[in-house]
Order: sequence, then structure tokens, then C-alpha cells
Amino acid sequence: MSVDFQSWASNCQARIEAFLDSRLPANDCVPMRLHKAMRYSVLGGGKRVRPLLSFAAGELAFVDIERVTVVAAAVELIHAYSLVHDDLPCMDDDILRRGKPTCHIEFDEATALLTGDSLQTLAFELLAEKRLADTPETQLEMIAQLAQASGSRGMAGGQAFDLDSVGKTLSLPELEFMHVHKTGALIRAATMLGARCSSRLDVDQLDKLDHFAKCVGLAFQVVDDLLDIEATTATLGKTAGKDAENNKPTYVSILGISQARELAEKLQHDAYQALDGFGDDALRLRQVTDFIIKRKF
Ligand code: GRG
Repeated sequence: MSVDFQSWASNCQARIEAFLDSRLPANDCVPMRLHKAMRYSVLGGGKRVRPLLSFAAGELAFVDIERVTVVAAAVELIHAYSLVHDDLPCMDDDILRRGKPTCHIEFDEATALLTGDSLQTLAFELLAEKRLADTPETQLEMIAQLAQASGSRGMAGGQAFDLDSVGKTLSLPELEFMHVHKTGALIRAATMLGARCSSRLDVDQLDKLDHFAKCVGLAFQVVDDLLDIEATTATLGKTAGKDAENNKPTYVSILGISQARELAEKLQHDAYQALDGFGDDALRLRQVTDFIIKRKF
């Protein structure tokens, strides 16, 4: 635990990159165009925030690193799929992601659709192929938890709500409802799956961790809304100013910049509070929270 956060995070990022690289089909494996597009969309980019949360929660629960690597990779594959689909013309219609052309621009729309589908199914293949929890029942629950977080009662449902909200005025609770699903559900799953690779935490502790992850998920989105207007396209590696351009309700459009910043800090405080009682074992989770709040891209 003596390693500084930057080194720890770089280590986790390298570990997840190497694992994903080893599990994504090779570029010369048929169908080559699809496999190239999958590798293009997953490897060599992204902050890997969700894997960092899985690894940090894994440290809290003293989880075997091999197990947590698999769940972190599965969550990152779902995230990468969501970005590929989110960038499609029928969704956010964007041309830049992680500093390079989006999947449908580099390849084509049909390939991007299949890329998202294939990344999603690969995620579940990874979760199902070997032992990742202390009991088979827990592992089945973890698979169901990721499915639920990704589907219509989670991320995809939040995206549907988002598409429906364009040009509308949302109340703060409605905006929160949207983001608890669209962004928050996967962040929560990343955290909880990391911890559930061992049976060390009891139900009460898992509830506290879940509350932590809910606060972090919302804080992530508030910061994302701030960066969309405060940062440049070059820094973000994706098109800045998209929310206003698309007439989307955001924390900034509803609260203004300074109140949105205050909300991010309040959520950071709430997240910290949820970790009270875990002591030093939660150090990495606190550090990942700070990274999410202070990030510049
Ligand atoms: C088409 C069935 C179907 C489902 C699609 C597209 C979709 C479901 C959901 C989209 C969810 C989505 C894109 C949420 C945005 C969350 C968000 C703020 C993403 C940016 O995450 P970062 O900053 O990105 O962690 P990096 O590139 O660092 O990984």
C-alpha cells in the first residue's frame, strides 16, 4: 500500500491493457475487419476509471488480483461498447473519441454496431469462463449484476431517457435519475464486482460500498458536464461543447458552473463518508475518487 497513487494507477492500467490485449481476437483472425475494429475501440486509450474502481474495491476486500483483473476487463468492455454505440449517427453522432476517429468513421456503421455487440458478449464470456468468486452462486449474481447494470434498467435505459430528454427542461431529480442509470450503473457495477470477487465484506459493508459508488458515479457525471464546457476538444480527446450544441440538459445547464462544482465536491464528501469505518483499506478508493473529481479530461 506504500506505492503512490500515480504508480498504482499506471500499474492497474497496464495490467488491464495487457489482459484485454490477450483476450481480444487478433487483427488477422477472421472476420478481420470486425476484430480490428474491436481492438481499435478498446486498446490504447481511455482513462480506465472503471477498472481502477474495480481494483481499488478489490484491494478493500483483499481480492485475488487475477480475479479482479477479469471483472475489471469485463466492465471496461461494456464501457467501450457503450462508447462505440453512443458515437453512432443515430445516437450522439460524433467523429472523435479518445483522440482518434470514432469506430464508425474509421470503419463503417455496420462494423461499429457489430463491434459494440461483440464487445458486450465478450464481457459476459470472460465473466462466465472461470471461477471469479468464492461460491458459484455469488459469481452467477455478479454476472446478473453486470447484465442489469448494462441493460434497460441500467445504462441502456439511461441512454433511452437521455435521447428522450433532448431539448427538454429536466428537474434536478430527473437529471439525477438519468445519470444514476446512464453513467452511474456501470460505475457501481465496476466497484461492486471488484469487491465481490472475495466474500470478505459483509452485507452491511457491501451496502456502504454501493452507496460510495453511487456518489462517485454521480460525481463523475457532474465533472463530465463541467469538462464539456470548460475543457478543449484537444484535451478531452472527444468533441467539447457537445451538450450545449445538442441542447441537452446537464448539471451545468441546470445549476450553473459554480453550483455544479459545489455539487461535485459535496458528492466527493458523501463518497468519503460512505467509506468511514473501512480505515486504511479504503485508501485506493479515496484516491480514485479524488482522481475522478480532479481530472482534466
Ligand atoms: C444501443 C442497445 C444500445 C445501447 C447503447 C450507448 C449506450 C447504450 C449507452 C451510452 C452510455 C454512455 C455513453 C454514457 C456516457 C458515460 C460517459 C461520461 C462516458 C465517458 O467515460 P470516460 O470519461 O471515457 O471514462 P474514457 O474514454 O476515459 O474511457
